[in-house]
Amino acid sequence: MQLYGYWRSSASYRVRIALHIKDIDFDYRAVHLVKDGGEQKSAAYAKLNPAQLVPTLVDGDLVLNQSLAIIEYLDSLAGPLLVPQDPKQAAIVRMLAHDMASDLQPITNLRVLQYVTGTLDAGDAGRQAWIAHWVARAFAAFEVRLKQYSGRYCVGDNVTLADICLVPQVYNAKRFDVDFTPYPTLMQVYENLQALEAFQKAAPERQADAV
Ligand SMILES: N[C@@H](CCC(=O)N[C@@H](CS)C(=O)NCC(=O)O)C(=O)O
Repeated sequence: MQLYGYWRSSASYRVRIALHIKDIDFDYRAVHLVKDGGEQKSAAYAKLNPAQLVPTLVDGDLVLNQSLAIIEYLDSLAGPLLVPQDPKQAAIVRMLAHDMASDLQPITNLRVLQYVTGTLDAGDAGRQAWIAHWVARAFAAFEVRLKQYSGRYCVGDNVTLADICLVPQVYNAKRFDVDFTPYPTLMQVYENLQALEAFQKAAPERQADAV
């Protein structure tokens, strides 16, 4: 299996966590999102992933983008299960995963931030205000959900897809000096996850392309 990703990409980070939880061997192929305007936009990479985003997972003749689809594919190959079998628990896990991966991450993605700072001329202060605003809204709602559903992790005491989606968004928010004091439950779950080997191995700074 080959994973095309970037060390700081939150969606790549999700897939790395899942691969390590499942102990699946993979070759990591770095795609630099910034150098020379972004390698994700090169013709060679666009052939693999027409969306020009990372990650992309290649498993033989199967080529997948969309980290959640990739993780659900990995979940079908090897244990432990990241989406529980119980339908209600599974729906809760997917709901929390989408709160992070579908509602928060896309509006703080690189190309959106580049549009905000560049095309809309909002500059660095505008970018900071944009991130602070959207992260605060998403984390405040997530904190309420976690008070209801969390145990050691987002949903009870087993690691799930929700945890995999949470950690990279906290990592990103830390880069932008977000104030975490209003989210004690979220931060406790985050700390609990940081103690796990799979999450440590997947950390951005531990990747070969980290600078
Ligand atoms: N929904 C996609 C999101 C992919 C995505 O937004 N990737 C970002 C990095 S986290 C990217 O490649 N950004 C490059 C760009 O914006 O040009 C997934 O979950 O895989």
